[in-house]
Amino acid sequence: MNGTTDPNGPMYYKGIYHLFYQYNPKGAVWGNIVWAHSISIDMMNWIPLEPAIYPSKSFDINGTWSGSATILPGSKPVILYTGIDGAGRQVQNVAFPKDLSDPYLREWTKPDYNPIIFPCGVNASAFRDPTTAWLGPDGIWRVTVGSKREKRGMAYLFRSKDFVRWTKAKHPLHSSKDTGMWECPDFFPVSPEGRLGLDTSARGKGLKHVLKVSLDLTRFEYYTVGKYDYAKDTYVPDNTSPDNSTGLRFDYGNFYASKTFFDPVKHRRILWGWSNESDRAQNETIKGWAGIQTIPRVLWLDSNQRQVVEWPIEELESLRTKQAYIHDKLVKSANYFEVEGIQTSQANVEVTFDVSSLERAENFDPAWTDPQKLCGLKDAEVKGGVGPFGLLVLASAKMEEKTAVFFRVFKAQNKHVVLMCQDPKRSSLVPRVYEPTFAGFVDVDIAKTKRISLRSLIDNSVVESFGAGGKTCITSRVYPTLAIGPNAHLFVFNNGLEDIKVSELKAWEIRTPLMNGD
Ligand code: DQQ
Repeated sequence: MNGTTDPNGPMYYKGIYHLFYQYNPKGAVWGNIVWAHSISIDMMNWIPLEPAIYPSKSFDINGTWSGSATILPGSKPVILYTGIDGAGRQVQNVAFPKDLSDPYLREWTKPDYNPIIFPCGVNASAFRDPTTAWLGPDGIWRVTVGSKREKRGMAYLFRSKDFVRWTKAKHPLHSSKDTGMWECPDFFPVSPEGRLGLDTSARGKGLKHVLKVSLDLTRFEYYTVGKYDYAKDTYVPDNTSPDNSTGLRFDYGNFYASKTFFDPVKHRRILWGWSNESDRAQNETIKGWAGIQTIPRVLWLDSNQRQVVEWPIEELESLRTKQAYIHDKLVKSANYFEVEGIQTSQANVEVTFDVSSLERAENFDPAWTDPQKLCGLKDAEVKGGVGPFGLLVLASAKMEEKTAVFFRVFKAQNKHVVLMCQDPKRSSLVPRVYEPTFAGFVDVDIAKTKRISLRSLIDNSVVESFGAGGKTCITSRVYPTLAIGPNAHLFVFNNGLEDIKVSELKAWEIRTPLMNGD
């Protein structure tokens, strides 16, 4: 029985990808937190090792909480993490591999000079989750730690020459009013064009930065794209999206405490996120586990430079088996069809919808600023003009159970607004505690493209969807009772007045990778 939450310290070392994660070895609820450790050569098949970091010293005796890895010059990994000390204070500690010649990095040493950062003048119960550190042009390391000052979310900045002695900078890297505690901040550079990722310490003209925070208040994350001033050590968002809980999200669904790392092998920045259960806690105890890590995603800056784009890492393709293929199929108004020939309880579906006319798009009310509320109002069963169209995944044969993933196009003044929703309201015959419809707007010019793509990764109790090539991503947890194993069906539907064409649909069965010491 066990429970996992935040991904911690992802990194690549000597041919191996490492993922650590907050983990309760004694139960499927949060508690007794250690840094569990798994290794992989492809980030799909995983081998669990012994926990790497666990409470043992005065500076972490009450908990080993989240943190990040940094690769020091000479390819030496180091971990910064939050310890809960004997007095219950949140302090920042450092840990080093015991044996650098072991590519598995099985054992970690916590020097006695810890803690290296103490909550001086900072709320000691709101001071945690150090980021990956980065090196400034002056040869000095920087790291940020999440915090709050009253209701203001804070990313405190610390500097060090040797990674051992750290001093608090006069000004935080960034802060934002009324956002509450900033958990698990993540701060990294992105290239202004192309998909290649950058090392966290990369510098250069024209680079942008991304600052992501996880909000304890809402249990959602948001990020901004902005400019990092290396000389002043401040981050200023570009102001192209709100710098608060209404801002952009890596994922508009059940996705929290996320963290990226730079993969030096394929030169990509990879995003990990934790997806919590939405089930009743007693069911977690029965099934013996709770919480999952989502499929790793490559993340880059969109060519519009206003948002990031995410796409499942290509290694996922190695798990594809049997394929179904459909092309140029019309889905008439108020119609649907089934995708047959493969099992879809574990599947990867990629579909492109052609939208030939936007004439009948519903009018957009400018008061609809909250996509989630709008999807609650206009779910998949509410007929529209252009859309709702999309997929019904993990559906039972007679559709008593189904999770709808869909788009709806609206006509606003001088533009069209595209809404993407993932609606689990009818996902299970057994009512759940928490079944929110998740949604995000999709920043595309559909009048120009006349088409939109959708990719969904379906895995028994998880649906991860990527709209418009990964511009809007939504993860949900669902618990069907009929639509399981070979009884899970996949449909394409159109509940709008306008006909839609599936120009291409590819769907693959996905085989189960190695996990949990299989
Ligand atoms: N989980 C960790 C904290 C972090 C929170 C504790 C976020 O370090 O702030 O398990 O989910």
